[in-house]
Amino acid sequence: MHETPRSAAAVAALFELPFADLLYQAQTVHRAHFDPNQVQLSTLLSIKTGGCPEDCGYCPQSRRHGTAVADEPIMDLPSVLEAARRARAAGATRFCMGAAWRGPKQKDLEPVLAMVREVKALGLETCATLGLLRDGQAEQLKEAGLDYYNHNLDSAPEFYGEVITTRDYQDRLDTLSRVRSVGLNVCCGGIVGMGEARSQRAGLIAQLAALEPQPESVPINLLVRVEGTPLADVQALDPLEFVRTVAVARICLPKSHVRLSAGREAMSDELQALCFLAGANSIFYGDKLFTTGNPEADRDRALFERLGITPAQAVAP
Ligand code: SAM
Ligand code: DTB
Ligand code: SF4
Repeated sequence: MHETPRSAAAVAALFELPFADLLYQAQTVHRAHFDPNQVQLSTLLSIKTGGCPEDCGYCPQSRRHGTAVADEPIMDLPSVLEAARRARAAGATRFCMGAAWRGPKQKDLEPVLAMVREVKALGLETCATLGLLRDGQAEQLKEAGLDYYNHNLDSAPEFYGEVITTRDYQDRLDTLSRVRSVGLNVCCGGIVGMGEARSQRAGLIAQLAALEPQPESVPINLLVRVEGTPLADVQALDPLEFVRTVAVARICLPKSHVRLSAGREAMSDELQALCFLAGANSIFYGDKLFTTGNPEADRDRALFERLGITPAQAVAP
C-alpha cells in the first residue's frame, strides 16, 4: 500500500502522475477505507448572511466588495429549524449553519447555541462555520451538541495573502487547534481555481494532510466567480485539474470524507462522476449553498441513480 505523502514536494509529484495512474492510486486508497458507492449528504444554511468585515477575495458576503449580497440579520430559530426539518426529510444527515462573520461575538454565539441544540434534537449531525473562535467559544459549541466545526485553510500559506489580508494563516490554525482541543470533529479544506499555481494546490493539501489528527471532513471548493468580487474574472480552472486535486486529496487524507463543495452547480454529471471515482464521498445537498446555487436535489438523486451511488445513512446517536 502506498505511503501517505506529507511534504508539499511529494504531494506535488502526485499531481504530475499520468491521469489514469493518479486515479487508480486514489481509487485504491479510497476502497481501502470507504464503500466507494456511498456518498454523505450535508445541507448548508446561511444563518447570518452578508456584511462581513473580512476581505476574502472570493467571497460574495464581504462588505468590502460591491456584490449584490445584502447585509441581513441573523435568522430566527423557528426558520432555522424549518430548514433543518426540510433537509432531514430530503435525506441529508448533516446540517451546516454558516455565518458571515470574522468570528462570533459572545452575543452572536448565544442564538447559535440554541440552533445547535435544537437541530441536534432533530437527529441530524450538526456543523457550524462561524469564523475565528476566541478562547471558551469552542467549549460552548461542544457543550451545545455541535458535532463538526468548519474552518477552511482555503489555500497554501504562501498564496493566502494574495486572497485575504484581514487575517493570517496562523489565525486559522489557532481556531483549528481550539476546535480540536475540545473534541469537536474538524471540517477543513479550501478553494481551488483562484489563479493559484499547481504547486500551491499541492501546498494546500500538504497543509491539510499535516494537521494532526487529519480533518474528518475536507471540502474541496471550486471557486464560484461572483460579480463584484476581486476574483470575479479569474481564468476558469481546467476541470481535469480539479479532478486531480480531488484525487490527490483522497490519497493524502485517506480516512477523511472528501467533499465536492462549492462550484458543483456548473459541473457536468460526467465531471462529478470522475470526482467520485477520484475519491470524493460527500456533497452539499440542496439547491443553495450560502449565497450561490447548487444542483437541485432531484438532479443529484438522478445522478446517484445512474452511478449506483447510495446516500450514507445517519449514524446511530
Ligand atoms: N465566515 C466563515 C469563514 O470564512 O470561515 C464561514 C463562512 S465562509 C463563506 C465558508 C467557506 O466558504 C470559505 O472558507 C470558502 O472556502 C467558501 N467560499 C466562500 N465563497 C466562495 C466562493 N465564491 N467560491 C467557492 N468557495 C467559497
Ligand atoms: C465549505 O468549504 N464550503 C461551503 C461550506 N464549507 C461552508 C460554503 C461554500 C460557500 C460558497 C459561496 C456561497 O454560496 O456564498
Ligand atoms: Fe467573511 Fe467568511 Fe466570506 Fe471571508 S469567507 S468574507 S470571513 S463570510
